[in-house]
Amino acid sequence: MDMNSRFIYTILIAVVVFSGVGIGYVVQHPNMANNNATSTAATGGVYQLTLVITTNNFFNSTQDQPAFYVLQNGSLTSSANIVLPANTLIEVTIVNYDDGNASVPPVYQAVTGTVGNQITVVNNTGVNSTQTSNGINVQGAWTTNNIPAADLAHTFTVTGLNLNVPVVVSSVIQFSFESGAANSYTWQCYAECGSGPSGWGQAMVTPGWMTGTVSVQ
Ligand SMILES: [Cu+2]
Repeated sequence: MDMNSRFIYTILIAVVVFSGVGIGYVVQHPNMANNNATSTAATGGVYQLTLVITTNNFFNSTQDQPAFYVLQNGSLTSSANIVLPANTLIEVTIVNYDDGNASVPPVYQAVTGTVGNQITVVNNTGVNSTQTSNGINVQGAWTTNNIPAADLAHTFTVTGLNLNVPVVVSSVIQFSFESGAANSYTWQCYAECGSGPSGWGQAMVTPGWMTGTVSVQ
């Protein structure tokens, strides 16, 4: 192989290697975008918000109560003030670890204010090992505009946006809504999941637990 051929082969190898790096980046990039979808991130006119409902949060060290969190950059952060961009389609995922039912006025069983006035229930994740394979209850995804009272654990309700989303026990819920103009709203869970005889104590009236602010800006 003369020097010219060796030079040309070197150039060709360099082109192939760097092309591979480029292809690798392009292939990897959508995965990175998907990872962002599990946190709160803006992606070209669509804003993705992930809320997580956990149980066994100790309220003033006296009693465990359920709480909404905002999943942001892989961490659970307070839902006391949920900040959203104005005039944007908000794609919401609610991951609900709470397997307990809570009673709710019938009006809050209905889905309102979402795109198509519906939600997608991705799965009922309840698994009961004592029932062997019969207890593995994987239902797949379905869309609905109403949740039976017996299946309802919480709601994510923003009255000022006419938004009401009933949250099924042990489930993942997906929906979209338009954030509209800049404004400040109150969000509230209307399922009686707090303490006390009415179920409206502690978590239900404390920002960052079952109520808070939605700041559209
Ligand atoms: Cu609740």
